[in-house]
Amino acid sequence: MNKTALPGDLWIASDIHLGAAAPQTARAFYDFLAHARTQAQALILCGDIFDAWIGDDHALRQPPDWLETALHELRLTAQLIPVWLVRGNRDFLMGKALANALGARLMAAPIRLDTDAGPILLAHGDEYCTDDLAYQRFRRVVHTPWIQSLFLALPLTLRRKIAGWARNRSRQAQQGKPLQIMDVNTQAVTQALQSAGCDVLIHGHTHRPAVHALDLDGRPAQRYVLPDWECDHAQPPRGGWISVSKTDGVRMHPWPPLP
Ligand code: LP5
Ligand code: MN
Repeated sequence: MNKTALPGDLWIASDIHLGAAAPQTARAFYDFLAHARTQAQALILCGDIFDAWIGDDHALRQPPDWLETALHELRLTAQLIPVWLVRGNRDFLMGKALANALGARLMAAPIRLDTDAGPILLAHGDEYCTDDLAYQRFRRVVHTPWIQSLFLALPLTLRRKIAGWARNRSRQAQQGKPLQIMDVNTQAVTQALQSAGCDVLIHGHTHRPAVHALDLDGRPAQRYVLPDWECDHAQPPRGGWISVSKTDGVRMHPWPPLP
């Protein structure tokens, strides 16, 4: 199990899905980053920061306007506080070159964070969706190193097409899946918490923000689920984050903040 000590006030967000088609979501997120820069002591972006990531070279060579803005905002943030990037199921190809260019660091999750609020297991969440067999098959394939190298060697136009196709297939596939299959498996979560020696799990991915009470062989535990960000196609717009601090423990917050 990966682990690291992370003291101080942490802010955690995930599933922002930045992309050309989500300008309002991006604006809300940049507003959040501006607050994080001055109020947090570290920021963890817990996967699916981008709607699809097709290789660091795409960002670093000739980024489209929306991506250039995203990189600029992330860089500004990383100049003031440590920014950690966790790979999600759509941006699992984020690499060291991106992190270096931003002044950020990659975090290999699942990871045990030793925080001021105690030990916390952090993960994107897709790894615990073990009932979604079709997804787990897809995941194994796209996490295979030679397949990733092959994909990254393709011209950008082709990579973009494949990513668009995969996103469409994913949307179609989900229409035929029962909701329960697309949630985390309780046994997978329980085992992960036990092997990490944690009573708290924070994850994203499912877009079902909540705090779930769990029982770890008689010991109470909690599973915090981060919300996704959607301010372009949802009414009311939604987004949110989790803070971890000594004084307040683990807390969920909507974004924009409630008046
Ligand atoms: O992402 P979301 O929330 O819509 O759904 C996820 C699962 N889907 C995915 C697929 C991603 O959305 C696609 C990301 C594209 C990234 C760009 C790189 C592309 C290629 C890289 C090759 C190295 O993660 C979805 C889950 C859902 O969460 C809930 O947990 O159900 O799983 C699926 O939909 C999987 C399908 O059941 C089967 C997969 C169809 C896609 C086939 C494309 C194959 C491309 C392979 C290229 C080598
Ligand atoms: Mn996800």
